[in-house]
Amino acid sequence: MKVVYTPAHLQHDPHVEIENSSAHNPWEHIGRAEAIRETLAADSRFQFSAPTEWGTDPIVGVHNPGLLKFLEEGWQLYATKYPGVREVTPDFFYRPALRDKMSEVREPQAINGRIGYWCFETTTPLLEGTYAAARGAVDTAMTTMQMVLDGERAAYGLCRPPGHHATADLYGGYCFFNNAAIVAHHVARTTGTKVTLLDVDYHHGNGSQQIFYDRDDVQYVSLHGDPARAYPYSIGFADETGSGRGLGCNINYPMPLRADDDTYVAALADALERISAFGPSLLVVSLGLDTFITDPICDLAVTTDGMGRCGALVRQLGLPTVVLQEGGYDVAALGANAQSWLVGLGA
Ligand code: OKP
Ligand code: ZN
Repeated sequence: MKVVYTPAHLQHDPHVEIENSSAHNPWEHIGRAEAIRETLAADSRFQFSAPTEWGTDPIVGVHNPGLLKFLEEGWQLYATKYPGVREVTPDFFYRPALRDKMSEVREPQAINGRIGYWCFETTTPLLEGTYAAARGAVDTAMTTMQMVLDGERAAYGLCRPPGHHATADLYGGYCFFNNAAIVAHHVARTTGTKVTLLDVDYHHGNGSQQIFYDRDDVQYVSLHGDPARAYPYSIGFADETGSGRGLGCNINYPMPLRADDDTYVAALADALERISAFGPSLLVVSLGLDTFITDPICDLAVTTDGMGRCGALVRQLGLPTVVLQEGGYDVAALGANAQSWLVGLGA
């Protein structure tokens, strides 16, 4: 199987994550992608290549150009105002209710206001190299997509930073640009065919759901920790089924605490039936490996063997498949879990 990887991700090297009211070592760090790279590079079933450059057009296909502009210039503006800063996190969040009963919300001018306008939470620091890394992840996703459009049955993009929490207008949840949504949108728009985005990360892909919620050309299907207990808390419930033309094209499977291989595979089998019924020409997979039994920040109980069963089930769909890396935080197990899932898919 072809694998797309770029060292550009090394430029996004956070040292601090502000989570659960504590500042600690980040869960999302460069070692994650490096662990996966090392395992796959040692396995002759995988062939690596570097991404080509796609520019910003695919990004503004799904994202507000203002978000792109902010991510490009925000760190530098902040560092000019606060010299010596390494990692930038909002101290103010622009919530629309602040201007309830008043005129429409507009982007603030001051840098502290701007960052709180484009970012929705505190665990996603913006560094000097973040923009270059996030652009590299988009290029990785688009290059993986092109391999599949050119005839590969499946290909894997080792994207970092991940993408599925980024909405059209907002970054957060370790995500800056929504790599998978950018690919799904690009394929749907340029081929005029239907696309499914299957999200198996532990966390609900609130950004992907938001981007496609009112559309009938991209189906979004997600299995994730029940938002009643799991991040992002406010979205990902089973009764969120889409709006307007998109009604019925958004399908959520909130999973119970400690769901094991059999429970998970049964839900995935149900999801795959819904995908077949939709009739997409291509599948994009948001591959999170944080459903793993010993993931340090999640609470499902899928094993390495279960990951392989999931890949094998997805293979049975018989669709051209673009697999893009999202989360996964048990670094010692990431390589084996990615390998198991991708070998199941038919590496
Ligand atoms: C990104 B991906 C819990 C805070 C959660 C952010 C998690 C982002 C996960 N107290 N922190 O979907 O793996
Ligand atoms: Zn996740």
